[in-house]
Amino acid sequence: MTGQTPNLTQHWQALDAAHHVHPFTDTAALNREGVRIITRAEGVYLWDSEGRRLIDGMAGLWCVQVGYGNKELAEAGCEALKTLPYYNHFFKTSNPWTIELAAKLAAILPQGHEYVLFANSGSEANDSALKLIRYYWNLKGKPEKKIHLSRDYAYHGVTMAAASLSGLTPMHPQWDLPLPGFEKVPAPYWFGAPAAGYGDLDPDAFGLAVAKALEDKIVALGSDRVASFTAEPVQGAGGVIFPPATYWPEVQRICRKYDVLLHLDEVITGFGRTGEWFGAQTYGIEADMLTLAKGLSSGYQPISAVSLGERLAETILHAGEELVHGFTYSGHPVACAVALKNLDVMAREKLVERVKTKIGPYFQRRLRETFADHPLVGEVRGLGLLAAIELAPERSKRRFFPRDLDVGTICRNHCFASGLVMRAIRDTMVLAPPLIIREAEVEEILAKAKDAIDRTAEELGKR
Ligand code: PXG
Repeated sequence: MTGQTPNLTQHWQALDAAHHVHPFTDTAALNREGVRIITRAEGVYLWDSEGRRLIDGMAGLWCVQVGYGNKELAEAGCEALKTLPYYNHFFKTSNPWTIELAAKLAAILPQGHEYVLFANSGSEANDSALKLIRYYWNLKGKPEKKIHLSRDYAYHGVTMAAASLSGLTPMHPQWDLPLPGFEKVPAPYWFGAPAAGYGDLDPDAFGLAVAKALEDKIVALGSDRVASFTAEPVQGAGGVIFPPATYWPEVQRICRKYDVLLHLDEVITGFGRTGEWFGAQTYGIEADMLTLAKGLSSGYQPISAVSLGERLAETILHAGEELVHGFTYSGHPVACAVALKNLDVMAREKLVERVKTKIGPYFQRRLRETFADHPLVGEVRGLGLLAAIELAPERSKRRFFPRDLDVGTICRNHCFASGLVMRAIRDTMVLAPPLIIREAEVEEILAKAKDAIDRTAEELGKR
C-alpha cells in the first residue's frame, strides 16, 4: 500500500466516499470532488496515490517536528509493540516507557512542573486540564470559582469543553456551544486591531489594551467566580497570532492579582516550534498548567499530556482521595516509547537550538525578503519555524478582503496545484514546516508560495 499503486486511486476515493466521515469537512461536497490519497512520506515531502510529490509546509497538522520517515521512532514503537503492546495504569501499575517519558518531560518542562497526566489528543488533554482546574478550586474551598476564560480566535480542540474554550465562532452553533461558564476576551491580533475597533494603537499599546480587556472581564464577572485563563502562547489555528511584547507580562500580572489560574495550551508552540522547547520560555510566562500534544511524539503516535505546576500538584496530589479521571489509553506504552525516542532525537540533533539560531532565523529572513513588498501581502509575521503571510487588499493598511472573495482558499488551491501544502486561515497563509527542514527546502517552499500568491494576485486582477 504505497505510492507504487496509483491505479487504486479511484477505488480508494469510492470507498472513502462511501464510508468515511471527514473532520471539519463538508463530506458530500468533498466526495463530488474526490479526496486526495496520501500514501507515503519522507523528510518534508508527501506523495499521493498518483505519485505526485508535495512539500509539506505544515508538518502535517503542525506536528511532525522530526519530519516523516524517521526510522528510530518507528523502531522504538515497534519494539514496544512487540514487548508490551498494551497495559494500563489503573491497577496500581505502570510501565517503563510511561515512567521514563514522564521523567523526561519533567526535566524539559518549565521549573516547578514535575508532574504530568497523559491523554491521547490535545482536546482530551484540555478537557482534562479544565477538570483539574475545577477540582483544584473545589479542594481550595472556592467552588464558586468556575468560569473559564479564553480568547477570540483560540483553538483548543473539539470535545464539549475544548470546543467551548475555543473562540473560533463557527465551531459553536452546530453543537449549541459554548457550555455555560465559558467566557471570551479579545485576542492580541494587531493586524486585526483596526477592524476590531482598536483604531491606530501601536503594537505595544495594543498589547496593553487587550490585556486590560482581560482585567475588565475578570472584574466584571467577579474574580471570586473566575477559575482560569486558557491561552496559546502564540495562537495557531486561529491565524498564527503573535502577541505584542507588552501582552504576556501584563496578562501574567493580572492572573496573579486576581488569583486566576493560567493554563497555557502549548499544543502547537511546544517542542521547539518558536525556538525554545515551550512558548512559555519564549515569552517568559510562568503558568500553572501546560497542555502538550502534537510535537510530543512528532505526530507518530496519538499522545498528549497536561503538566501540573507547583500549586496544582501540591493540592491535587495531596487531596487524600482518588483522582476520579483517566483513559484506557492514558500513557499507552507504544505512544510513550515513540514520544520518548522523539525527544531523544530532538535533543541529540539539537533541533530546538537549530530553530532558534539557524534555520528559524534563515526562514524568517527569507520569508520577509520574499514577501515584504508584495502588493497582495499586508503583513508577514513569524518566529522560529512558525509564520503567517496576511493577504490584504492594501499593503500598508491593516484591512481585510471581503470574506466572500475567499482569497485564502484561492491561494491555497494554487499552492496545492504547485505541489505545496500551505494552510489558509481566512486570508492568512500559514507555514509551520518540520523542524528538520533544510535551507534548500525552505527556498522551495518560498518559491512555490510566491508563485501561488502571484497567481492569486493575477486572479484578483491586482497585477
Ligand atoms: N490545542 C491547540 C492549540 C491545537 O492547535 C488542539 C488543542 C486539539 O488537539 P487535537 O489533538 O484534539 O486535535 C489543537 C489542534 C488546523 C488544525 O486546521 C489544528 C488543530 C487540529 C486540527 C486542525 O489548523 N489543532
